[in-house]
Amino acid sequence: MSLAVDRIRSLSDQHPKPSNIHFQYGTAGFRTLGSILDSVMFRVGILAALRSKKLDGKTIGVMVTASHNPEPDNGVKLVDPRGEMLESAWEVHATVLANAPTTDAFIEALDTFVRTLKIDLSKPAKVVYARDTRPSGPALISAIEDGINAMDAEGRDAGVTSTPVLHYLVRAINTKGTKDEYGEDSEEGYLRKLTVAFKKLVAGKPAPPPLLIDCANGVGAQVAHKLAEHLGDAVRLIPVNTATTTPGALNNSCGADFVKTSQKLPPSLNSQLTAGQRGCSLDGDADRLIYYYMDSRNQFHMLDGDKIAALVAAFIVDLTKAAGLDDQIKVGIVQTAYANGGSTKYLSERLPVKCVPTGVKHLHHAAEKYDVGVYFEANGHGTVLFSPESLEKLSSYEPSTPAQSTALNHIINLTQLINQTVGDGLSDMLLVEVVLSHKSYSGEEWDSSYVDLPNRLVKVVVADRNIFRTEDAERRLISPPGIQAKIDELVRRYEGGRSFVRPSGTEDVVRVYAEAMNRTQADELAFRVAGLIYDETGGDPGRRPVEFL
Ligand code: G16
Repeated sequence: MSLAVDRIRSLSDQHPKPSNIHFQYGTAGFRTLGSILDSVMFRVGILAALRSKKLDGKTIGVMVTASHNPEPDNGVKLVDPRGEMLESAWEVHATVLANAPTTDAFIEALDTFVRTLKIDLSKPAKVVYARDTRPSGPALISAIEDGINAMDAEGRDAGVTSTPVLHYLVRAINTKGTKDEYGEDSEEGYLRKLTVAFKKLVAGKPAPPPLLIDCANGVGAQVAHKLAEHLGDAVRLIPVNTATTTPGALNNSCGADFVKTSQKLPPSLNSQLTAGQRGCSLDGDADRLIYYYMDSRNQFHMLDGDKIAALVAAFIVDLTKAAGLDDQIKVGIVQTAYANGGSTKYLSERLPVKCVPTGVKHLHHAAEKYDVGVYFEANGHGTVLFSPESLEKLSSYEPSTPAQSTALNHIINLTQLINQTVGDGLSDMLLVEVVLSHKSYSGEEWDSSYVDLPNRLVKVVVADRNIFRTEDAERRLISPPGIQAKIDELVRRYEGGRSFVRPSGTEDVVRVYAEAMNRTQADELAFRVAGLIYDETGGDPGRRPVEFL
């Protein structure tokens, strides 16, 4: 069987690639202005169908979102059958196919691709796709549908939903009717699975105080509202920043990325969060979570991905001990270079900690190597993975005391509550609430585990971010040559100083992170390193050079 070249050609002609634009499958798929992504979407539809054929007809996911990016941006990423990110080797194929300049070149590239990878075109192909609330979404989805139709594949439209729900759906569809069945393959099934587990975990505990959720004016608002209905009195959720149809509102001065990078409460929550109360922020597609609270003096305190990892890992360690399983099930942590030095010190004194490059796919793979892998990026993107062997042990283990039995049941319920396919803001939020409820912790008590070192994140606009290459899990620059030595020289001047530079995979900028013993010094170090990068690489004269967030 060969490619239906005529059908592909006529549909491809309706989705021409814009000239002079190079697309790249980056940290989280293709991501750029929504207005130039039409051809990419069509080709991704085809690629998803081919990936499905290659994997013997397993369902592949396609999510249209630009997550934390501004509203005019959009993006697309592919989801592999177990709900995880696309296999890295295919990222390269995706980039090649997206950049074929004409329909003829695209068909030729497709043909080569199918032959090189020995894809059996007679196999069935199934694709499930969804989008967030961005205005450019519907047109981009229709381009994906053209790609799916060009391959005569079976498409399932999951509508407007969050990224974690789409990842959940992919795994649920592919495990349906097997012994590893992940859950009912619908958004309702997802909500039910999470809330049933949550209610079991907090049974008999006093209801936590109402929780404000900043939904970034994105798709999380819709899912959070439904989740609130399912939860009822178990915990009262108060979704705010839910204006999903107000132009320009998405991620604007709200959401997890705003809170993390500006280290401030979204202004819209100023009068809503009262002393002692805690709240949290999702990002535009609800796969990140940042917590915070106001102390008794009305001071804002942020509890980011590092703090979530510390809280959750300690809880799981305690439960494995209480269940008598601590010698059989070991917990490990995965972080990136953005993890606060305070957190890395605190965690590595207690548990194995691994540092990997930015991007969920890197963290996910590293976490799979532990019995229980807790991975979180400081930006609030993360989850907990239980290895198949650990799940097996949990189901066959026979506790010898009632206390062990209770702890075992808690761990089993956690495996249901946690979305193990990808970081999930809402599932993580319920997880945090479970731990706080079991420990009777306030935000302040949670925060007291370790002190964050003052830090600053800066974006630098450069002429070409692709000249930046890193090593040592992005902690050192190897290109352009000579710059790392100058960064080292600057860092040496600051007590407790640390700084690194890496190109973003989701925005056309280079990111600079710095930390030091006090706020002024962290700001100064970040600014100096950013200035160095701008000066040494020529910057981009047409644009604002350095953006302090
Ligand atoms: C994506 C990735 C994250 C990454 C973030 C920023 O998040 O999934 O792993 O930390 O981009 O990446 P970069 O610094 O390369 O721009 P999201 O929430 O935008 O999908």
